[in-house]
Amino acid sequence: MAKPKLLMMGAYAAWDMDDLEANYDVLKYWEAPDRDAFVRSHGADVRAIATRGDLGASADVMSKLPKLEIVSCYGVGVDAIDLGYAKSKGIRVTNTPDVLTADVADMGIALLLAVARQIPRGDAYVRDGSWAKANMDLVTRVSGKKAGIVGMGRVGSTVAKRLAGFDCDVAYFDVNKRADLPYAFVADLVELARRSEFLIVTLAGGGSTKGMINARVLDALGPDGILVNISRGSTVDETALLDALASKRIKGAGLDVFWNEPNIDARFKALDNVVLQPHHASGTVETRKAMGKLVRDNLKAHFSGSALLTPVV
Ligand code: 8YV
Repeated sequence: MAKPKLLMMGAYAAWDMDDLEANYDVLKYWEAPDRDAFVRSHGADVRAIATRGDLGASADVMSKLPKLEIVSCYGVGVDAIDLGYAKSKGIRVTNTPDVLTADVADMGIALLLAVARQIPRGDAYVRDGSWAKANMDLVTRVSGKKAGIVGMGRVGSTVAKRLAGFDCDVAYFDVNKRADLPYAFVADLVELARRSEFLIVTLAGGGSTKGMINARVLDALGPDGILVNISRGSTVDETALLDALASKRIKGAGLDVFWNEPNIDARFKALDNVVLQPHHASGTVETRKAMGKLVRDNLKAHFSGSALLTPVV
């Protein structure tokens, strides 16, 4: 029997590519010089899309694949997939929750420590010989501080657990209070920012959270406050953030995600109060192997008529 045709929106790690190429007729969208023409000439028999959180699947691409049955996403965030369109056409969607939660939460803590304790500057201070001339100036403590988490989902609650280990006083904002968690619920985001010395953003992306971290929230966080974003670039008003960082209306920021990845606003690179990461919170070998396996297992389940492991509802 012919292998099902799979359109891949971007590259996966070699171990996943090998397995996918053994089991599917793989079409590499990202390698096509003219992507529209590529989809038009090869799309008629495509039954599945394998994509990534950052690449998603637009209604435009899906509409050119009349036999599309499933979109399997390497990533938990499905904000770049047009879920409304998929639903209207009965196209199934899967993602990779849980397997990446610990690593993404770890990155939140790493960025917080990196900004507060100025780890990159300390590293440069040792390497460039500055240490021999004078001791580095003093930095900011993390332990025992007031932390605010914006979005108390899987990642948010895992960050909270880690912060509790630092004896932080943790509060959070979300649409609903989580009765199962011991942390203080603050129904007003500006109020949460006002009471917090660190704000860690772990929201889902998409229209409902777009620009939630705006100038008012940043001003409430204040000149001693640190912002960490491990969610999606879209959740933060980047113009307001750049302004607040440049004018020191907040102390600093640790950012894994941006509006325009990977070509981020060049002004970030000129700031000395930010620590930047290349959207890499889930980027460990261990987690990426588990994510790839989950993408492949969902596709396998679909084509063998079994229940999907992690459908997006
Ligand atoms: C990945 C992500 O970096 O899970 C998500 O939503 O954004 C990340 O884990 C991404 O999907 C890999 O390209």
